[in-house]
Amino acid sequence: MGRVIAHLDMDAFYVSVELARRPELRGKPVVVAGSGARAVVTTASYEARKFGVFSATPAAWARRRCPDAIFIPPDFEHYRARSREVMAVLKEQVERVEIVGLDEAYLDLTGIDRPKAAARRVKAAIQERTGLCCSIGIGPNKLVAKMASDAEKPDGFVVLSREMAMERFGPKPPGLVPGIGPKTAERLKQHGITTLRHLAQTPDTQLAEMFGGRLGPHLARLARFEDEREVETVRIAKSESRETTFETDLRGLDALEPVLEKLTGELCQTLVKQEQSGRTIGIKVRLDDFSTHTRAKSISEPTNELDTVLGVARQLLRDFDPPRPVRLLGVRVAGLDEGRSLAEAGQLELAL
Ligand code: TTP
Ligand code: MG
Repeated sequence: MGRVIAHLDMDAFYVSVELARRPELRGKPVVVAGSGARAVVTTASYEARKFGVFSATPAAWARRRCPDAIFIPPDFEHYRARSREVMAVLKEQVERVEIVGLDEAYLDLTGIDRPKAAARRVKAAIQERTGLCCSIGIGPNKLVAKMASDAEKPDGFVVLSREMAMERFGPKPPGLVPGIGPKTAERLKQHGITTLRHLAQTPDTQLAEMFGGRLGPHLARLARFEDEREVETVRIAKSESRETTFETDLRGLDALEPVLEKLTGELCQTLVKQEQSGRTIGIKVRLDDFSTHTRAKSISEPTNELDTVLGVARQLLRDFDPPRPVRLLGVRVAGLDEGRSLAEAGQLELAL
């Protein structure tokens, strides 16, 4: 019969890990953030979130906004080690696990006797063995499970059918659904579609006219909480890239470098969010004669830092110095699995 999928997400993960070794800070607003001029908050405790401080909030602003908060510099090594512990407990308890980040995983509970009870046991085991709290959502697919895990954080345990998810999230804006980004949400708004319910009720033909034959119907499926994706116990992701094709060909480094900067910024943002870093940085250049050229360089340590990635990418571009007008420019960070012994321990990652 139907599938039973659970999504597990640790509560305020970095902060909770810090509190576990500094229990005297419990109940206080605590923020894990770097200290550089452009540093952003990685995690804020739920007490700090009341002040409007969240992940990605600029750290300097957070300090002004919440002067009583305790600021802790990130210790990624330690978070990775704790993540490994969490994931080890998960794998002990459940056979089919897909780790999707340091602090989240999907569990395929299909065919398991009393799946809800099994999920509760997982939650309790993580608490007992690691002292860390998580939220779990259960549904017929990944999308419902993911939305359910987020619905009653922290310490949530929410079980929803597809119909219940449509009912519960129907009045919410489309952007709440992972997969509907800010740009798409804005375009939906311009068409007067401001809720998931409205989106779900909009005929495919109309959405296809607005967003094209692929994206349009896909959006409606998301709004109806239809999702066929499998829980992938073997993860496939070894590199991440961004590229763009120009409307009119660009000529010269002065024109290309700002584009490279923008693409690299987007790429690094994604890598940081996914807790991924890689050692190999590459560029791709397609010239107006449709010849495609790639250049890559490996550095000693995995990185997802903008300055580092951009530094290498820019040098590669300068060294290549495109001899003809450029149609397409791309940037890539590869070798993403190499630095991640952590959560994926035992999970094979293959090239995309
Ligand atoms: P999340 O699961 O998104 O957030 P969280 O665990 O801090 O809080 P909650 O799930 O209870 O809402 O992210 C997991 C960790 O990833 C988080 O602790 C810190 C890191 N992270 C960043 O470094 N930058 C970010 O922008 C986000 C969203 C997360
Ligand atoms: Mg989390």
